[in-house]
This record gives sequence, C-alpha cells and structure tokens, in this order.
Amino acid sequence: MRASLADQAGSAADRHQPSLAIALGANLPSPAGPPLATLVALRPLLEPLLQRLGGPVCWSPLFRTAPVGGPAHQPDFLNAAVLVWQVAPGSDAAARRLLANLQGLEQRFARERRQHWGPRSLDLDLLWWGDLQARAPELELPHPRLLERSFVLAPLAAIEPALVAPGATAPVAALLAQLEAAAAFPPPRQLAGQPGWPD
Ligand code: PH2
Ligand code: MG
Ligand code: MG
Repeated sequence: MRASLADQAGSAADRHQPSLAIALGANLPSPAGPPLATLVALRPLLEPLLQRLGGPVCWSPLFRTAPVGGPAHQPDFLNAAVLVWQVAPGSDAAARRLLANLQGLEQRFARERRQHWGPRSLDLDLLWWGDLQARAPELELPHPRLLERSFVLAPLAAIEPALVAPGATAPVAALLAQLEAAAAFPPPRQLAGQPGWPD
C-alpha cells in the first residue's frame, strides 16, 4: 500500500527541518507527448536528482490551471510541485548546480525560450532551498512570486496544507484560500490520479 502524503513527509517535527520545493508546469506538447505525458516522463528523471539532496521526496497531485500573464489564448497549464523534506543546507553553488540540472531537463523536453511568460513544453522553477537567499536575475530564492500564485500554492497545499514557505507569514493553504476568496483567477482544478502519476 502506498504511504499517505503525510506519512511520506515524516513526523510533524521533521517538517520543521529545511525543505526544498520545485514548481512544475507545462502547456505545450513536448517530444514525450501532451503535457501529461511530459510530466509523467519527467518524474523518474527528476526523482533521483532530488533523492540525493535529502528526503523524503513528495509529489503533489496534478492541477489544471488557467494561464496567468503572458499572451492571450494560450492553452491551460498542467501544474504540480515536488517537495524534498530534510534537505542539507543549500549554498549558492549547489543551487546553481541544481538549476543547471533543471534547465537540462527543460531542454530535454524541448523547452524553447521565445517569449517571457509564453507557453512552454516544460517549466521547472526552484521555489526555495531552506532559507537560502539569492537575488541574481538567473536565480532568485525564495521565488519572488510564489506566494501570489494559486498554480504554485494549490499543489504545495495538497502536499502539506500547514507548510509555511520561507518568507511567508501564513501556511500555504491559508494563502491559497485568500487568493481564491479574492477570485482573481479561476481556481486550479485537481486531476484524478493518472498512470505514472498516482494520487
Ligand atoms: N507559469 C508562468 C506564467 N503563467 N500560468 C499557469 N497557470 N501556470 C504556470 O506554470 C505559469 C503561468 C511563468 O512561468
Ligand atoms: Mg515559471
Ligand atoms: Mg521557469
């Protein structure tokens, strides 16, 4: 039987250890197929990279989300998040190595950087690595917009509603509820489990 997300995450005390989070998004086909096939193919490639950094590694369910910003009439996104608990403290050099690995995976799935916030076959954004701070154009930690985006908060809240992201004053589930109450965007819709992406 699969462990529940809470069991995978360990005890409540463990959750106060530094964590690392990555947001996943796709709204164009890649050589693997439509966004769902891309994310399913990505998962076993990303998992071993993350296991080296700490653990357990927890994957959110998939969400279908309306595009935020960027050109009009782009397709809906599939979004998810992955959280690594109990990571070793980050460093600028280690975060840059991880970023290079994430960009390598984006390229493997035919990511083209044509347009700011344009549609993409795969987007992998490092959201935070413990309390590590970085303010370079190519690496900003914690991610400057993570607390304002329901397509990031909904997957994180599905892993652990009580999670307080670095720099936040409220848990991810509370921030998501505030955004949804403001009805700024249509709410993310959670997909049922898929082959290769269990609930
Ligand atoms: N990513 C963006 C801009 N807008 N909208 C949704 N729904 N999902 C995304 O992943 C997303 C977006 C920039 O990376
Ligand atoms: Mg992004
Ligand atoms: Mg990105």
